[in-house]
Amino acid sequence: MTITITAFERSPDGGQGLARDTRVRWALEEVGQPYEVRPVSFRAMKEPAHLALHPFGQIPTYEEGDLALFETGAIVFHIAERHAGLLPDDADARARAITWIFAALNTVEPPIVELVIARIFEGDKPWAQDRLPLVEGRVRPMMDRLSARLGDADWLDGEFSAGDLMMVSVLLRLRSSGILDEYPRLAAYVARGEARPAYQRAFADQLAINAPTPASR
Ligand code: GTB
Repeated sequence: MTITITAFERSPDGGQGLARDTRVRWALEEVGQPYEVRPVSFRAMKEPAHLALHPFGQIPTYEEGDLALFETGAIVFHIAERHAGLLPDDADARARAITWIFAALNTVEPPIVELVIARIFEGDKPWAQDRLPLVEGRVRPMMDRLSARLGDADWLDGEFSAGDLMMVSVLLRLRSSGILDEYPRLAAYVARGEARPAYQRAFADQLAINAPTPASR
């Protein structure tokens, strides 16, 4: 059955791979599932056809036959459940890998998104300089603890899993702030994720539709 995902028609990041379709592409590449991409404009995202797939009018979505999903956590989990390669066979190890998916999305990503908003979308507001240290002060303790937990291991719990895929995807959003580089173990962890052939293919495919063309530069 053909898998179709949606992505920005033109991502505001110009192809840095930060939009959330990249993590879905990466998961599909890890498990060797071909997929098609339907680009959607910001306007189309809020129209009934897309809202029927995604109640909040966002990307990415995932369609496979009669199944339509939204939320990257649910999509990556679904891919990992259906195909070998992203979750361990051992039941306890599997539960721990799933825990890391939730930790990435529920605990680590929210303060990082707050930081992105404070730096990029609200950086010109009069209160931005007061707010930024507060937001950074919520991110750094999280990074301290994550770095301590990772230690010198390659991945968070044994072999690479969907939990690492999600955590690396989330940490990538921190890079432009410079904070990721303050944590050499986490920076190396992210680099290991990015070096995976499946990530490279996912990144290249999203870049192909998002890279600025000479006319748009
Ligand atoms: N919780 C949902 C999930 O995990 O699937 C969140 C989905 C979401 O935030 N989608 C964003 C979206 O559709 C795109 S990924 N936004 C349009 C809208 O809400 O109208 C977030 C994102 C956007 C842009 C960049 N960037 O340019 O760097 C990075 C990440």
